Amino acid sequence: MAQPVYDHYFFDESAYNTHDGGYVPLVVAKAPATPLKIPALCQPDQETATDAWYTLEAQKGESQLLPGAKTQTWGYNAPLLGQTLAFPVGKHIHVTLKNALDELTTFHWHGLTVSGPYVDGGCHAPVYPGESKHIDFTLDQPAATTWLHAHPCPSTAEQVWHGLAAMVIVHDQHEASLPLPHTYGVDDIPLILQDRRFHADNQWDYHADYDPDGVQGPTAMINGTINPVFAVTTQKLRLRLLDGANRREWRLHFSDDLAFTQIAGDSSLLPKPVRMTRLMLTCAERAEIVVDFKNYHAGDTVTLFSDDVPLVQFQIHDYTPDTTVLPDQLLAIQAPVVKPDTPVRKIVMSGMDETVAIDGKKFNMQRIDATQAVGLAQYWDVTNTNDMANGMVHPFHVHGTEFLVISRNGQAPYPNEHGYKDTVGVNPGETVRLLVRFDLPGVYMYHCHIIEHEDGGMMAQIQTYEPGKPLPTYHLMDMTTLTNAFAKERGVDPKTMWMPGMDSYMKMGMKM
Ligand SMILES: [Cu+2]
Repeated sequence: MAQPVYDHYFFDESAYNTHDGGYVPLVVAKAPATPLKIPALCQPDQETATDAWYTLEAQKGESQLLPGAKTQTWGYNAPLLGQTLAFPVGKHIHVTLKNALDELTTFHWHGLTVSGPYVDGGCHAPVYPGESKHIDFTLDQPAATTWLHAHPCPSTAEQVWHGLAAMVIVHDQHEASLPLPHTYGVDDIPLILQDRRFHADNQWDYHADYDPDGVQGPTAMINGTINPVFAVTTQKLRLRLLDGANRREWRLHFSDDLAFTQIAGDSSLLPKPVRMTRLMLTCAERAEIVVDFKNYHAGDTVTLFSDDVPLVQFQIHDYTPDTTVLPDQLLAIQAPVVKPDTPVRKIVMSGMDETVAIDGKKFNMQRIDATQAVGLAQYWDVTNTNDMANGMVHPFHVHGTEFLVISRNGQAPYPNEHGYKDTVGVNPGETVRLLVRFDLPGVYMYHCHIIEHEDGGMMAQIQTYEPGKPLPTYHLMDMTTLTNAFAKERGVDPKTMWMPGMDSYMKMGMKM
């Protein structure tokens, strides 16, 4: 039977961020076409058959993004964004985390199943300026496109805006055995989708652009490139798409309505490839797609758009014909069994602007909001109480696990969300049922991934535990310690320091 080709975005159109008064439409930047930057692969300092050692430095730099002045930017082992990390499952990974910034940061592995709260790198794992920390982990999860970003509450959004985000590719033998494009930088290409506003002298100004519903800019920036062009030298390209924007959703499609095939979501391959001409990503979501240029010839150009704004131009060069066929089955998924007496966890995301909350509360670093036994499969019903007439898609993210999407308002999930995920867009008025299981004990955050909502308190945390074993105690950070550290590093009085996430609490008369 011929595969259907889906030609719509699946999401409720009324919930697109274009609906909100603060929406900033994309416009094409006045800048020349520039070769797409491909982040270098981060090389291990040392490697054996069983272990690999890496050093990651959060650093300041400057980047030529537009003609004229360079832009002050931040990155990991790079002036902007970061080198791409590639970790094989089963290998013991050691990472030295160095902070060469002027302020504290954390290194969060978004999509990796690593122990929380320290290795995971949320707010409880600060690395202070000039200091280093060592972490190590061994991955046991499917091949996936994941990422690394800063997560120091409540300044995650500003640090990601400065550029602290990098792609992390997880490899396994199954994925390597499939007839997919596998050559990084040639036919296996990262595409980190972000948006920025350039102010005087080509600088970014997070404070000036601040919007508690998420900061946006009118200029699309792909892998830290404005108006990128990519030279296609193979018939097929695998694009690893990451919505690395603070708030923007991307509604992706190609010129000529070129159909493409989604092969993977956030945290794994899809069980089966899905053919489509339209793909929407919400914040922090990933998708891997395979694009086949067989109907194009050297000299042709194929353009990737979001809405009607071009993002990347693919310039077709001569290529060797590729007759490989994608398998009908990509990944066998065995959903864990939920015992009938396991209660359903209910989670409510509410509000917009400063009123955002989870279960009616704003995040408190010292409060454990929920517990779940390691290995227990549990349904989580995640509701977005924004109304259809005036609301937003809230992308719901859980640290330290890969979940399955079971249903949306009792109906089947979208065709392209049958793989493992860690972030799911929840439409206004919708309840999305997830199947969540943790494999490691620890403390893990769950939150909206519109990063300003997260900083504004739309976040909570769960402690996972091994039944029958004594509960470990974790040193949890607190807002006073972090705020005082930021104030000292910035040389300002903590009482007058501008920290927008905290504004959200104060306007609501709440404390962090
Ligand atoms: Cu949100």
